[in-house]
Parts: sequence; structure tokens; C-alpha cells
Amino acid sequence: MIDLRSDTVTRPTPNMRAAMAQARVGDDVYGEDPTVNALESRAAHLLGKEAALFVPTGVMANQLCIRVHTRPGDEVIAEKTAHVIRYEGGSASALSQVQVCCLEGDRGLLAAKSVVEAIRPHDIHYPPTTLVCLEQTHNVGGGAVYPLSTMQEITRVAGDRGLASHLDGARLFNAVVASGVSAAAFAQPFDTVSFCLSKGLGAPVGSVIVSTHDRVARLRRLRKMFGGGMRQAGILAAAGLYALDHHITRMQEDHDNAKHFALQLQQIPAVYVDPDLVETNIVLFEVVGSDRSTGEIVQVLKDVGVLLNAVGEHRFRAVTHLDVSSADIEQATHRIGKVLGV
Ligand code: TLP
Repeated sequence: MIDLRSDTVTRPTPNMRAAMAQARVGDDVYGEDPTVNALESRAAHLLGKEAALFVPTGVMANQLCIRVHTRPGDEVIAEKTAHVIRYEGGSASALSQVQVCCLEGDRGLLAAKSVVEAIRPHDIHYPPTTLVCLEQTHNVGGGAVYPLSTMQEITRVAGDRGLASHLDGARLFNAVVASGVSAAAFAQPFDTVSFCLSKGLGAPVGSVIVSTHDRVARLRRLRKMFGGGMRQAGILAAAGLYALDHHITRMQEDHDNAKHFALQLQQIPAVYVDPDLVETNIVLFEVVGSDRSTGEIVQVLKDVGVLLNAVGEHRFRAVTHLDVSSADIEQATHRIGKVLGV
């Protein structure tokens, strides 16, 4: 089975499993897990921030950050297809009692002008706008990379008006590899940044939030409140440390595979795809003129051993990762071509 549904599907490699098995552990709720502490120091250092917090999931990381920056009744600005809005089960409203102002982006990326226009004036009629959330890379935007200058401009105009800024950097390291900009440079303009260990980095579980000492102390308390205080979590943190040591630069292979996949798909007459838009490990493509629904196409592809996600009426998403080789990409396009009648 060639699984292109997401980079979340990777399984730990034998070496990663060995690192996990050998991890020194303690009770992290007491702050006594040496491997979690090592991962947190490492992440803070790598992203150029004072402190870090290991959390179970990317969703929890985002939602803790929304909670830490807002009060009930506040408004948060985000792009309308952002993960924090679209795929987190309504948790910003349920857990932080905030409303979200959804802006239209270009492949998920906002411009500073639209952020400025969305910030509410001080007036009792309006909710206080207190936070802007950006996403790097942008998932629904097809793995689009925010240019550093755009993020700097948005966070500057937001900061000037008293807003905090959070970066959902679930795929931050894909952006680092694709752009050559360091993780610390991308993180610098934000008050909080989260990144996932369990996507392209290939760890089985976990995300990390980085920020100041004070804010991380508040986030640690909120993590407990949200039920995310783990005990001998060093076994999981060891996988994260291994991933940071061994799986960052190799992401270039995933990006090359994604680009190659798009170029191959372009040869299939029933497929519309723009390979120039493939910047990282996500490929969005459309099947045109088929009698079958996207759901039916997903099922037929599954029957021939290719797993993909349908993400719209005609649209599919394929994600390359550690467990997909260039030979798998050749096979996948061959099978897709056959299914779509080439
Ligand atoms: N994204 C998943 C699905 O939830 C859609 C995927 O398969 O791409 N931020 C971003 C930008 C994400 O893409 C994801 C996961 C998360 C946060 C949440 O991470 P987890 O799944 O660890 O909670």
C-alpha cells in the first residue's frame, strides 16, 4: 500500500525505536523526565526562544496558545482554511470562548493589509481583537511557504496594535528546508510557535511550543488543565530528539518526490495540477470530467493500493513523507493513470 494521505502516517524507523527504548525517563509532571527536558531545551535553542513545552498533539499546541493569548469574548484573526479553524473541532470557541475572524488568503497566505483591516477599533460594540494566527507551511494552501518578510510584516502591524501572534508551524521544518531560512528566523517575530514532531519529522507522537519562560510556565499550567500532562513521556521525547537530529535535511527527498509526483500527474489527461505550486511535500490536484465522485475515486485507488485524501468536490491531496520512496511515486502515478483511463 502506498499511503499518501498524510505525513502523519509515518511509523518510527528501527533506529528511532532503539532511541525510544533506551530513553532515560522520569515523571514529567514533576519536571523530572530528563529526555523531555532535553527535547524542550533543544527545541527552545533551535527556534531561538527562551523555553519550550512538549505536548501530545498539534491541536493541543495550537489551542493552548490561543488560550494563553486571549480572554473569553476576544476575537482571533486567521485565514479561513487555517487548521485552527477548519480541523480542530471548533475548539477555539469551545475551550477558549473566542470568536474567529476568517480572512481570505492566497493559497492560505494572508497579506498584512487584510490583517490590519480586520483589527477592530476600540469600541464597546466590537470584540477586542487580541491574536493573529498564521500557519507554516499552509496545509490547505498545498504546503505553501510563507515568505519570512510577509510574516514579519503581519506580526509587526499586529504587534503595533497590541495583538499577540501565534505560528502554527506544524510543518515549519518543511518550510526551513524549502526556503533555506532558519527555524529561529521564522520563529523570531512570533510570541508563540508550535511545531509537530509527528508529521514530516517522522516521530510517532508529539508537538512542541516555544516562547518566553513566563509564557511557557503559564502554558505548562494550561497543559495540565487540558489533560496533557504526561508522565514517563521521555520515551516519546526521545523519538522527537532523534527526528531533530536525523530527519530534517532528508525532507528535501519528500519535496523532490512531491514535485516529481506532480510532474508525472500532469501527463495524465484527466488530471489538472500545477507543479510550479508544489513547494514542499503536499500536492493538490483535480480530476476533471470523471463520472465518479472523489469518494469513489479514492475507493478505486485504494483497491489498487494507493491511499489519498479527497479534499473538495474534485480535489485530492497527496502528501509525501519518510515512508514513501521515489519508486513508490512512480508506482502510484502509474496506478492512478490506469484508474483514470490512460
Ligand atoms: N493535519 C492533519 C489533519 O488534521 C488535517 C493532516 O493530515 O494534515 N496544524 C496543521 C497545519 C496540521 O496540518 C495539523 C494536522 C495539525 C496542526 C494538528 O496536528 P495533530 O494531528 O498532531 O493534532
